[in-house]
Amino acid sequence: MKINVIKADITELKVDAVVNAANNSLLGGGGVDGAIHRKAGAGLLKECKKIGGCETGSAVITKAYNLPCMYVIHAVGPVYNDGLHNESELLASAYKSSLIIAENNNIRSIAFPNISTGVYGYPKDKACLVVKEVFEGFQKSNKGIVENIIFCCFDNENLQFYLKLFKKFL
Ligand code: AR6
Repeated sequence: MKINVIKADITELKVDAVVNAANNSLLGGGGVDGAIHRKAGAGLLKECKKIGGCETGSAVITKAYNLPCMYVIHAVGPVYNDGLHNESELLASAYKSSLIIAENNNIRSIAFPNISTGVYGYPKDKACLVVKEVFEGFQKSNKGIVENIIFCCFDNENLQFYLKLFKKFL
């Protein structure tokens, strides 16, 4: 399994699946969710409406419509409050759920945005530590389906944290 850390717009990546930092309604919003829905087009919103929503810490998969990837995995991270409201467990669960869905759909390359670190206010350094723990665990249990994991950072702060914490994997 290869891990890459890049700075890019996730809507431009030609991977098997991109992960969306969605909300419970799955009906779109700002940030990366807004960018994904804008580029994917009306078909994505229609499919999301049919699904009807997603719990915090879970994820669902849809087609990618006009995006260059094949699938979108919509993961719902937590709103950060004070760190005492299961935020780290819920954030880890959003990433883990996405990985399980990826394995179940034979997805070999997957790009993650920095879930919850925008509108939802999760401190970027703390979120990155949670993500590192999830992927260390995943490496041990990896079934060999997911071959290429891309952490797609959009801002320099996240990029620097990821480059530092994932250094040994790169
Ligand atoms: N490509 C990659 N990363 C991006 C892009 C992009 N095009 N645009 C923003 N980011 P956010 P959240 C980064 O706010 O905190 C929405 O309204 C951004 O720099 O998109 O999980 C949803 O509908 C940040 O590091 O998601 C929800 O209501 C990261 O994506 C809510 O925001 C996540 O920021 C979810 O909040």
